[in-house]
Amino acid sequence: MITLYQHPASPFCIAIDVMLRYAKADHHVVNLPYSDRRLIVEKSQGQYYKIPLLEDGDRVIWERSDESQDIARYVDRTFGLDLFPQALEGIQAILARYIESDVEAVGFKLNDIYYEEWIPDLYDRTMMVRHKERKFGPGCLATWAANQDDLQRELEARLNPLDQMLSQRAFLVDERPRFVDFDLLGILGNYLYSGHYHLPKHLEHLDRWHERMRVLAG
Ligand SMILES: N[C@@H](CCC(=O)N[C@@H](CS)C(=O)NCC(=O)O)C(=O)O
Repeated sequence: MITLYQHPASPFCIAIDVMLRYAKADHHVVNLPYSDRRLIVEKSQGQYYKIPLLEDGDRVIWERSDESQDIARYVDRTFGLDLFPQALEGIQAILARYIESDVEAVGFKLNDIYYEEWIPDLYDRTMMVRHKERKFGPGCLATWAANQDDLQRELEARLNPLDQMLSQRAFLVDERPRFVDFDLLGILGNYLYSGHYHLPKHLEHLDRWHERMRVLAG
């Protein structure tokens, strides 16, 4: 039995959960409080504190570097999903960087604006503010809220090249889903998590791809 330790708002966790559902894996999801990494630290014997972390019997898998995709590759190998074909390694590595840095950097801020709604526990929520302010400075959440319209425009601009790619084929780099499709679905899942947004209608190819991916995820 595979267990995914995660938070449901985390883009990287959403990608792995959807991948497991696409694989029709008999997996179990453990949702952790946003700021409580005790289980991650214990499972990794103090070597990791981020989410997601995957446990498969006595094997525990986590990311060894920022661009490693160790968990996705493990799921891919275990279920024979063919998400990382050799011929697409280069383009997927480049595209994943764009998705996980440029797109994610704006998408998470738009979702974080509504953190009080999606982190109900007072302690957990305040620790989230601490975590964000240590990284982005005091008052960052209020600044993002004040700049919401600009952030939204910026997100759409960064999604535009992906929409253009999707006007040429059913999925980002192929006629079937590959790793980067799950990667992007996770980032968009995080952006949409608060329930306050929907995908811009004018990005129609992205919109149709999103629907296809949701069907595949079951
Ligand atoms: N490259 C890693 C990144 C994982 C990651 O950055 N997770 C975030 C949550 S979305 C995290 O745990 N950050 C550290 C923290 O919250 O303390 C992956 O793909 O899994």
